[in-house]
Amino acid sequence: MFIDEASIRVKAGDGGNGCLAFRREKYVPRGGPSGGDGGKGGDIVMESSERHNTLVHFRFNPEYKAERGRHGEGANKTGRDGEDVVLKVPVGTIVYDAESGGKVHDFSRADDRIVVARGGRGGRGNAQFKTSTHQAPREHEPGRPGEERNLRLELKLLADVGLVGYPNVGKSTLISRISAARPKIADYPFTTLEPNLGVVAVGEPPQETSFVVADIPGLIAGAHQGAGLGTQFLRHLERTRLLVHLVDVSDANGRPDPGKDFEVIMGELASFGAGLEAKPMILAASKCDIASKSKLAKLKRYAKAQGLNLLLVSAATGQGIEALKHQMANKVEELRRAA
Ligand SMILES: Nc1nc2c(ncn2[C@@H]2O[C@H](COP(=O)(O)OP(=O)(O)OP(=O)(O)O)[C@@H](O)[C@H]2O)c(=O)[nH]1
Ligand SMILES: [Mg+2]
Repeated sequence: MFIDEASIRVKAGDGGNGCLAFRREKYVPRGGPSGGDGGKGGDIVMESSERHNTLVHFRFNPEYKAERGRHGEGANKTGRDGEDVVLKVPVGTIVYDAESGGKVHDFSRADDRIVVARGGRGGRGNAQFKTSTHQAPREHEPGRPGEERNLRLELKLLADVGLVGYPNVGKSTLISRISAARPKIADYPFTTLEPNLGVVAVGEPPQETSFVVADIPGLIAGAHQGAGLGTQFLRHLERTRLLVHLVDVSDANGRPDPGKDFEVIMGELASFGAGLEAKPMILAASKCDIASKSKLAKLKRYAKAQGLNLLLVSAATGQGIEALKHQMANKVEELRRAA
């Protein structure tokens, strides 16, 4: 199970105090009470959004405070309410109260909105306490404190991007380069036996975006009939928005034609039957630091003929990795917007 977690502390705004005041007007000997009420403190609101897919933004910033209500003023002026703070969470986030452990809310659909900490009510000013027998009240209330809570957020991660390709092409090396995931990497096929997920953050807050990448076992010809590790783990890619297809252009793999490699993998994706072959895809030549010149040239020709854009990367030297990361981020953003 892949779970993303974050602990945050929220504090809603306190209410403003009610005011004690009496009208003072020229030629009116004894004005009545005129203290206005305090404003309400801002709420802390959570809202689910399709545009977020991880909780990393909460790790950068674990404390949230809403604005307090302004105090009431004389001349019956009510204090302004404090502004709410709206925290966006991905669909699928479950919110728990950290102290009691109780579930606060399960965000199962988009644009769901709940108040997780309520702002304090404003205190009443003395004008509110006037009655026929109590003409000059001096009572006025302080604002109520805003709610304060520790919350724990939990999200089952769904991958946005899936890495596909033959075994040993460098999928696990790539995910370890762009995320905190540390899967086993080794120079033999079928090192990865089950999917690894990594969270990739691109850019600086508040402009940063993040997405989840799945590294899965390699595919070989006949995988849909059970060759190698088969294709059952491809179900982890059914809900991804984008695939990154790595084609190894080094000499070491013993396969002479990288265009053929690409087609074999596409054939296996198609045989799986979930429409994976039709997903948006970024094609990358891997191990470019030790590329065979002729294989790289072949793959370039193949990509050109097929109208595919080809990125050249090396997880070993870092060549092309930033560009690949940004292309992934841009494409994921574009697909999220279109969703
Ligand atoms: N020279 C070079 N070697 C690389 C590069 N990327 C990965 N390797 C090596 O290739 C081998 C396989 O890498 P992995 O990342 O385990 O490959 P994989 O695609 O995850 O393989 P499976 O899990 O078996 O499908 C390891 O020995 C890596 O060190 C690269 O960019 N350049
Ligand atoms: Mg691997």
